[in-house]
Amino acid sequence: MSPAAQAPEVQTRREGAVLVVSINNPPVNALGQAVRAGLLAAVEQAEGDAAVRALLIVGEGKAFIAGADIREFGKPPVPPSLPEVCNRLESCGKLVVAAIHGAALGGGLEVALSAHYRLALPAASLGLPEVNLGLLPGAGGTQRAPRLMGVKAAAELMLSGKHLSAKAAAAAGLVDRLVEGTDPVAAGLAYANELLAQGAQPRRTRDLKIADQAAARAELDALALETAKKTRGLFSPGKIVECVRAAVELPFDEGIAKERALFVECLNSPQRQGLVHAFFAERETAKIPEAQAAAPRHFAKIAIIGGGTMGAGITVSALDAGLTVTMIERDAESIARGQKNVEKVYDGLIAKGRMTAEGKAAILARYTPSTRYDDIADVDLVIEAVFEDLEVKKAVFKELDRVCKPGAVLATNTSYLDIDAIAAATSRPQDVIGLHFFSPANIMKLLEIVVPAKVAPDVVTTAFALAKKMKKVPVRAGVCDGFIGNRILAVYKQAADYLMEDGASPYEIDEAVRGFGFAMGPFQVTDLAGGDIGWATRKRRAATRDPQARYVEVADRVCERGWFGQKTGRGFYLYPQGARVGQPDPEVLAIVDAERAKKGITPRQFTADEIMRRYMAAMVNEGAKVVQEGIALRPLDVDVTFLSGYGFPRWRGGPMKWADMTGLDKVLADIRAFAKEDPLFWKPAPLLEQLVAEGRNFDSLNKAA
Ligand code: 3H9
Repeated sequence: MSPAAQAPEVQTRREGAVLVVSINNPPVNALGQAVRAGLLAAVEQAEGDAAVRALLIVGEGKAFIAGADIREFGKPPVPPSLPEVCNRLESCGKLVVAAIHGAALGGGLEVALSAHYRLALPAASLGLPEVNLGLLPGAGGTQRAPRLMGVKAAAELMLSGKHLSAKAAAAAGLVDRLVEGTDPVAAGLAYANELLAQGAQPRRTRDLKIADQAAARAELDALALETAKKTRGLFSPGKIVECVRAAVELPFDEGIAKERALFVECLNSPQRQGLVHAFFAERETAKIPEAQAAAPRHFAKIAIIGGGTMGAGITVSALDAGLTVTMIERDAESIARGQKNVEKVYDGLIAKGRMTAEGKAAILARYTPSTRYDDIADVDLVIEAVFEDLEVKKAVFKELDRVCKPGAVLATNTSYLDIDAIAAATSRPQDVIGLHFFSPANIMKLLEIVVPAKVAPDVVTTAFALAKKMKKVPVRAGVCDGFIGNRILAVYKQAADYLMEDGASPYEIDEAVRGFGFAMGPFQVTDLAGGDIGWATRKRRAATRDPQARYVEVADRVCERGWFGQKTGRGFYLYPQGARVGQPDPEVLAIVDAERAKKGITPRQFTADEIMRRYMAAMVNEGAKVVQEGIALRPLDVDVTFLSGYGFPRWRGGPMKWADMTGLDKVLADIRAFAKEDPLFWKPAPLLEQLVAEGRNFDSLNKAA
């Protein structure tokens, strides 16, 4: 037995004529160097042992193999490479069987595709999700998958990054056999022995031909066009299509060489860096100081206070997570509206054929509408989602304090109010926390978990457990006006307003922001959300605004005309006949001109690049302040907030990652240059100055945390 085959990551043992090769590299059996070397050694061992007639590859734990070790990307490669391992497996003279019982993703599926026979157990999930990391399948997947499942299905698997169930994979031709049960070794041994008994020979995917070349080319042409349109701004999808074209047009080895060259291009792209950062950052945000110290409280029954858009969205999220929900509203009419808001979501799914009437009824069996607080005396957790007003919320919490059982978690969905003050309205501030959902709450992934001063650690961990159950992306935030996201948004929105007053039109700004990769620009967002919402906030804050600070009145002038955006048919844009895409409005431009004239501002030209430098500098500077004040635990928490809640282009990794990739010294130099115009607004964050002085970046703080 070769020593490498005995590395802890890859263990081999002989069961009759079958060499069982089991991969044990927790948590997900990623294909790190030791696993790759171990697999190679296992092939050598099998070939060198006359008693071995077949190899059976299985994964220990929950996963088969979840792919290449993502942590190795960007580091110098250490042989053997995964393509080499896959080719060696495929060319092995003994039968190679893969038994898949869990995730077989990316390189993990590529290992399986290099085996000669594949079986799957019911919990298996198979996919080539490299595109989500800015990559393409780089160990033969782009050449083998089309040979097994056809060009269109293979390309769709790679371009969508979706996972297939065992059944779907078998139907698509990726898997030869489905077996009930949970034991891959038993199932795999039975299958391997059956194949041996039948005299089955190695069957190499590389030898398969793509049958109808003309049809495959036509499918590819259509796919290339569609991909270019659908994945605007993304690098790897176009390369995936090129690889699949190579699978159709070139001999296998040339196709593999092409795949390798394009994989390396993707690997070296900044998009890969951004997307891999996003992958890990989203998993890091759940790592909070309270996690070790306090187990979550039990929760199964919850109450939602308020049946408006937000309350209904949270209710749907909770019902979908399997929780029992009582919704409270103040009177019969409001609770009827609340129920309608909930039902509307499910009716929409029924209309799209994604739910049955019985499915809806089964979910709503866990929903109770009520107008009496006393009905929620026994719930484990409450989420308040009433009107955004401190006094109204305090009154609700007093009521909750009166009726709820001891130990119930009391959460508020406020988006900027002082949660310490809300907690102080109760006799149990240790149970009060912020759960800031984003609208529509049943769709948006972000959940800011806002931690007030007196909250107990197990309430914080309960909130994270709830987020997990609801499949949300949780970010821990401290109490301040706007928490992480809305606080930073307020600042870069201000930068956009200054740009507008100084010479860029709202349409130029929106276009620049879209060009950066956001789906919408800030003025489009205002129109979508409703201009009246921001207007109300501005009026509320008027009394406390720093009189020295620059204030742009354009949005107020727009709102004074009753132009609140899409819902009123005009805002910053015109929406004739209920159009959803706005048209530039010359009257808005006239308002902007008038405001400039009033302040004696001579408009300047801004290029898209200049617009984005200001927009991003404002975002990053405030992000640094938020980190320094401990409102966000780490820069990555700011990144995840923006990726999951504010439409920040995922392939850029988030604002702080963008700043790292741009160079913090450059961002700081911009801020200092802008400060010459407005030192109050463009005050560099001390943390940013410190990092630049020390030659460090934001990521160094992520690692240190
Ligand atoms: C690839 O394969 C390229 C090849 O084509 C070509 C090469 C030449 N590597 O998500 P979870 C960690 S690209 C390293 O919380 P779940 C993860 O960070 C790869 N680490 O669990 C976390 O660590 P921690 C293509 C990985 O049960 C822990 O495992 N493959 C990897 O919710 C648990 O993860 C993919 O893109 C990895 N590949 O979900 C699959 N994967 O505990 C990526 C996970 O320290 N992975 N970790 O926070 C997934 O989609 C999910 O992790 C999976 C499990 C579905 C497997």
